[in-house]
Amino acid sequence: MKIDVPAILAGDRRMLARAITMIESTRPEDETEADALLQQVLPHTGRSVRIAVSGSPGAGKSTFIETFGTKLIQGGRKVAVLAVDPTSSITGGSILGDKTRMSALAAHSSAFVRPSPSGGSLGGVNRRTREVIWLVEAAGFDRIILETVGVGQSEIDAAGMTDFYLLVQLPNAGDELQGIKKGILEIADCIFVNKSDLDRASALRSRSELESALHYQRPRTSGWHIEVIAGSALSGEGLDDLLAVISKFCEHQGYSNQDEKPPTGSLLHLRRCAQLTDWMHDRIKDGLLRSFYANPNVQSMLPELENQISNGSLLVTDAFKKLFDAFLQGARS
Ligand SMILES: Nc1nc2c(ncn2[C@@H]2O[C@H](COP(=O)(O)OP(=O)(O)OP(=O)(O)O)[C@@H](O)[C@H]2O)c(=O)[nH]1
Ligand SMILES: [Mg+2]
Repeated sequence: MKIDVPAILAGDRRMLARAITMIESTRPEDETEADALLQQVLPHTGRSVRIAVSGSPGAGKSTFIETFGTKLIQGGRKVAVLAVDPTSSITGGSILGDKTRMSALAAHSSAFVRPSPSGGSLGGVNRRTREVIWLVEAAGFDRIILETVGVGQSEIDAAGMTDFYLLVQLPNAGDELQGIKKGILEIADCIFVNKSDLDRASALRSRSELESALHYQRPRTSGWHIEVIAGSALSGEGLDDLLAVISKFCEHQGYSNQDEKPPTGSLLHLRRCAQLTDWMHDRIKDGLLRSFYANPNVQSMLPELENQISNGSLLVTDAFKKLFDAFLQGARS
């Protein structure tokens, strides 16, 4: 597949789509080409605000992204949406349904909407999502929205590749604390209590309950106060407030001029550096794990050692030492 890098940099959407397909491909020959492509686009990445939009199924994430994305475009921004592949989400929705939900945005010349295959992991973040973000940045998109269903690991993954984490939440009067897993409060930078057009009183109640819950919460971004907004993805209420919060957040992170990359040494720059280091360690762990279990020495010893552990004739620590020595020997030869 021939990828024309200057065309991507000039904003050619068909070439961008083709490049993403190649990046997401699992064919070994594509992987080599993908790495070369990433090397070339890397200097052109980073000039954007990367926003994770998370929330339970049906909270209104897609509707929100449609309205909010359109608003960003009206403000002169170029918006790329990397959306969950609904076929793999627990709601079992359909891609078609989601496309119609974001139809105005998808049709806009300043927007790029891409449902990404989740590659076996729930929630739409796959092992290539980070690199897809770089590609859309290189193509000139300066607001990146990553939609993930709020399920376990995908939330953590999404937080590890974005700057600002927005939780879209339903106004479940009374059970805010049960409704939201504690972990998500720990990674959110802002909470949007959605559907306030249906019942304004309960949305406002939710907001104040959340605010008191957050009082005892240490924000993931030190020195940042997690904002709670009551609004509506349908009517657009609360979106101006959200824009103001994001802009305040960027200031807080030392990222006022978003036509450039975050300045070296700014909080946002440091966060992105830490994300890359974390990612490298994840890759190391992945790679080691895979080569450990693929090692012929390990494979031949494993069943017998498992037996011995089960019948109590061998300690787990001793089994580990034997296996690890055998692995190292196998790796050397
Ligand atoms: N009244 C009202 N309805 C809304 C609002 N936002 C979303 N909805 C409706 O809620 C339903 C779910 O919205 P989606 O945007 O698909 O929610 P989602 O979080 O993307 O759902 P999944 O992708 O399935 O996880 C749809 O029927 C929307 O029309 C809102 O602000 N007000
Ligand atoms: Mg959705």
